[in-house]
Amino acid sequence: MLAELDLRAARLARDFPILAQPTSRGKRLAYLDSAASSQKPQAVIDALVHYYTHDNANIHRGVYELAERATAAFEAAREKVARFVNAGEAAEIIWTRNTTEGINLVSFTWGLQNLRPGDAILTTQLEHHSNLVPWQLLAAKTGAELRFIEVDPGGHLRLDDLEAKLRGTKLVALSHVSNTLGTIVPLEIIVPAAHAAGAVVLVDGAQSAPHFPVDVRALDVDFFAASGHKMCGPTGIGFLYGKRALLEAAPPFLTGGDMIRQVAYEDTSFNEIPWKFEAGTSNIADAVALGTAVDYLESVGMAWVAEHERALTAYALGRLAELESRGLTIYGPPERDQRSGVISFNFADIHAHDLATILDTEGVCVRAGHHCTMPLMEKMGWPATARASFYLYNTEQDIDQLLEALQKAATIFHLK
Ligand code: C6P
Repeated sequence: MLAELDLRAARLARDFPILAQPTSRGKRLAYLDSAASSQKPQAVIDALVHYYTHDNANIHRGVYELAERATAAFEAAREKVARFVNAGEAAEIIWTRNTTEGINLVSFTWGLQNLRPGDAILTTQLEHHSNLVPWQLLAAKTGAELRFIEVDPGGHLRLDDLEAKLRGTKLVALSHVSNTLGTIVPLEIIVPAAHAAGAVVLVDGAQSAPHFPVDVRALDVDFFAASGHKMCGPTGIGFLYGKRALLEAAPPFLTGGDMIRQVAYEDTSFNEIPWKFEAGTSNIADAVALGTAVDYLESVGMAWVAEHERALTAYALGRLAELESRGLTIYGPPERDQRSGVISFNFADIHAHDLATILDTEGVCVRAGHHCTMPLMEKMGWPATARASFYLYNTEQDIDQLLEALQKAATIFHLK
């Protein structure tokens, strides 16, 4: 790995106070679980405190200075997110709690309005439950058929029969990056094919927006959902991008205050987008702090984040390969340019949960289990995997600490 990338990552790690905190066993923390949730820089923590200390009031209601300041900060954060993913306008960004809520919003609004018996929803075999269960329910409610793009043993999507699967498809819903395999999904092939077949495309961007530059207009996706907590922002806030025409034509999701224009006892007319989809008091402080997280990521540079993670992933794959002779198996695409900074693996016959527990005693945080992709695990024949995932603050030192901890596990389990 290039030393200057690693040096900058080490400097950036100092922006994240939690990373300086040793574990209760006095070990240095090697946080390798950013695919589950990222850590937060001091600037984001400060933004939350600043909002509650100086600007807190309800939005879109009061005419007093404080309320106007809160409203301005909330809408300014929306503009930052719109710029971050290159949406055409801020009105195309709907605040949600997380990726899951964004996908459900589309399912309950556009989905219920547009799908009929005889239509198909096309998804893939590598989806997180959040981008699978909503479509199972939508198919059951509307009579639409649920189809799958298959995944091969190497973790690639099989696109040979894509055209046939797109026949009759109204919606293609797929991940940008797999949280279990690390596969980067070739949207540049699938999106034009889906549009040519007359389908709308929803992308689950939970594992892409935090890690490399995303341009929703260049990708030409119709909906794009992501979570703030995976991109240096707080929990409880995420966003859904939707093309204006689709959002305008879709009915509201939740109903109540703020999403209305005019209410009578008998009926109601709805607000314009984005507020039509934001019923009740929003998660104002967290939206504002997500705007600060976007400022932070832009100051680091998303192209740099991507380059650093590519280099660190290559370093990690190389180091993990040292243990292959002792029974370590790495999953996901072998092609470096087709995978992100997520590495799932198993070590001989050590259960992934036992492995993660031993790594924890050495200060190394990895996730173990099915990663909310149970059908994929079943298809691959893996009861569980351990998963290391990287972000802008991870360094070679974290990977070396992972390797040392794995060697300790090998000793405990008497591996040759
Ligand atoms: N994956 C992981 O450890 P929420 O919970 O709504 O913020 O994100 C859901 C989600 C949707 N799609 C993908 C591809 C994801 O990876 C996730 C979250 C975490 O892999 C927690 S299960």
